[in-house]
Amino acid sequence: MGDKEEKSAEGQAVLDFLYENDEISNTGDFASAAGIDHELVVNVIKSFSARRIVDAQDIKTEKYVLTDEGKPYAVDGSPECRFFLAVPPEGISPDALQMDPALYKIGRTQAFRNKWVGVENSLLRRKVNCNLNPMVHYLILNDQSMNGLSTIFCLCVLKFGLYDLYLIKILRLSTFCRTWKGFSVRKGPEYTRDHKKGPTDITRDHILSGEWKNLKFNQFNCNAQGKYVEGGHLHPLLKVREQFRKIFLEMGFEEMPTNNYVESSFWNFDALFQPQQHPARDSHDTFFLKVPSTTKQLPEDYVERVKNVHESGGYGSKGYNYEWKRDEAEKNLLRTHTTAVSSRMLYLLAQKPSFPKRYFSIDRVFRNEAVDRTHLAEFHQIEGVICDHGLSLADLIKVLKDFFARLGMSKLRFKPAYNPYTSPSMEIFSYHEGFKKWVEVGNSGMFRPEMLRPMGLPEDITVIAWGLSLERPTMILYGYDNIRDLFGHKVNLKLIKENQICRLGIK
Ligand code: FB9
Repeated sequence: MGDKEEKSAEGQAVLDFLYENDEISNTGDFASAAGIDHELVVNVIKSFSARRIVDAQDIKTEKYVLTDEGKPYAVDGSPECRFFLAVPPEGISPDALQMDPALYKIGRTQAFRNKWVGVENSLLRRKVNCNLNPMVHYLILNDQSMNGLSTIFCLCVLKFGLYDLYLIKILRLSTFCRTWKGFSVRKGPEYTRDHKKGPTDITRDHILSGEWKNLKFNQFNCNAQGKYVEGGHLHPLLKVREQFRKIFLEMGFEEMPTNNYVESSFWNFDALFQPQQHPARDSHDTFFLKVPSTTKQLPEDYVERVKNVHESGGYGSKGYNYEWKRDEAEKNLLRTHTTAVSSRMLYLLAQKPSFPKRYFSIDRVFRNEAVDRTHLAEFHQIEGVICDHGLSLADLIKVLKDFFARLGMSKLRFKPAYNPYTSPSMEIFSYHEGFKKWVEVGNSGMFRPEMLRPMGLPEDITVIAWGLSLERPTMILYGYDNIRDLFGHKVNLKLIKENQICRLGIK
């Protein structure tokens, strides 16, 4: 009695039922009536309809069921309901109130927020006259059909004049919608009462015995889903990164080597004329390395010039007038921006001048920042740098318009901003048709002479640059509203695997 046989048991049950009746109106009821697991019935219906033995129509119903959080609510009411009920009509002093301590805090906060309870001369008093009892709450919560919500809502307003949208929220909190899928089934053109799983392959015996003549072979089910072949999947971030790379390459930029997450404070900060007491340089914002804690090799002559410009200026600048410390500059860190790579490349360019030069970088940067919906301790920075004779702010605005236009962002606004290493600096805003608002899409500026001249770049050489993140555009393109769903250990791999290609710049 192999597996093949068992499977046909539920198959036979379906065929027998259809032999007696026109249709199986709902496979769920059929399965529970026949005492068969609905999953098995669904599988046999799928294979029967593939061989046109039956015609099956999808049935889908949604049912709201209580979440684990909702279950206790349905029994004893929500924390705020219990807090409300624990306050007798004549009022009670807070420390005399009897209530499950685990629910006290949330119950108290919610009941106060709903203005159900208040304090009058240090007594907790009810602020609404209603004799709500758990039963009512139970009734409300047990109205499984969500579409009864509105009536519940009206009911409460009428009956208790209490609830506003709050009720909907609590029901949304404590229930979730379970979707049930089944079929209604009728006989198909190939229906027969005694289904015999036809042989799928012709065998040597069939041919030798001539039996093949009266055998009914199964149709090849050409719509059968092939076996899912697991393959590699590009993470959405990498797909969007490719699109940005393509745009930069089309604009004649060359990619900077960014394969060093560990950088020295010198190239990450000092070379960018960022003073050593700048807040971004303390461990609250920057990940400093324990081992190796300091860098050994720095270009001595250049370091001397950086020291001087920080301490006493030059090149038209009065500097920061503080005592610049070598050991501060030698501290190793996880780079906080790919602008650290730009400083290295511009220094190398100063050693072997050839202009104009257009560089870009797209890689990880690390900032010891509070993690929230749009910020993680690391993100991918995108940076564009153009180094040439006599570039002006107008050139920066022109290239920004060209760059963002290729991203589908044609309406740009610029807001003066401040960066220690650029002056003037501008924040870039783009009008997002979907959000119907101006979105900050990056930052930009002209690298300061205090950064460029000590490198050895001639006076008339100016450098315009801009930066943005890779995560923000990817979140917007793929509709992620929380960066933790896109990047990091909480990522839902299924989403990553099934994500479609989102084209930048496509309206
Ligand atoms: O990416 C950002 N916003 C953005 C970009 C594109 C986008 O596309 C959508 C498809 C339509 C949407 C949004 N921002 C920069 C702006 C904000 O998100 C900002 O709050 C967060 N910023 C990050 C830094 O956060 C601490 C984004 C990141 C950023 C900011 C500045 C730079 C780089 C990355 C820079 C620079 C710079 C300046 C001058 C010279 C050289 C580099």
